[in-house]
Amino acid sequence: MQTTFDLFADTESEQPRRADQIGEQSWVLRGFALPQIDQLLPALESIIACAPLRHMMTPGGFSMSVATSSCGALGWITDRNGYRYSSEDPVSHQPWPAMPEVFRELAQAAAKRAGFADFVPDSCLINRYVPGAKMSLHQDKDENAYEAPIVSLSLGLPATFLFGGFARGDRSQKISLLHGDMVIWGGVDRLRYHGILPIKPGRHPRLGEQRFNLTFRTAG
Ligand code: MD3
Ligand code: FE
Repeated sequence: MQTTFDLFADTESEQPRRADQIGEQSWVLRGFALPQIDQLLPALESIIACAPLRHMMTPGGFSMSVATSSCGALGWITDRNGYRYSSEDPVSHQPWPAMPEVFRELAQAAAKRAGFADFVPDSCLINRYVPGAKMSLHQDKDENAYEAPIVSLSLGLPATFLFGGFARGDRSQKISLLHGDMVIWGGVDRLRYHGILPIKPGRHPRLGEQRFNLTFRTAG
């Protein structure tokens, strides 16, 4: 794993932002979202007030341990008919809440830092994990454009994510993700297997006993 340091400390946080390269075109930006956190958390709250978190059903008939919602033009859904993107919330039959400006700008800034200058997300999937919740190893293949990267933001309790290879059985690296960290992966790394180990019990000072992960995608 290669580590680089920004020469220019962020004016708001004083801290140099650390960027860890985890793949040829994949990066973890430690604490990248912290300067915007006071705008991000209320925006997240108002989205889940409009489109409440729910445990969706996998095509195989299992309820996901992660609760999900979305904002933006398209939201990722799953039910007995499969995984796909939909322009409406299947619970309310309303369009998903709009993607807040602060979300889009943060995702674009992170993408740019990782070498994806013209990322335009049309979907933000919100995953909420409570202790014990996990996401098994999978690939993200439901988007129309694999040219676009995916950008993720972690909030709340820490998680261990598995960054795998191109076949399910390939070895994976374990990477810890903390509140405010962002991960960007695209290009040759876009179809890597990845997952989240069961969240350990704990309490985050800002978010309590939960972890949120937001993934920004070009889905349509
Ligand atoms: C992709 N979410 O919603 S995002 C998902 O933390 C999803 O909720 C996870 O996977 C979560 O589809 C992980 C961060 C991530 C990290 C490494 C990856 C995604 C990755 C490596 C390759 C591909
Ligand atoms: Fe995924």
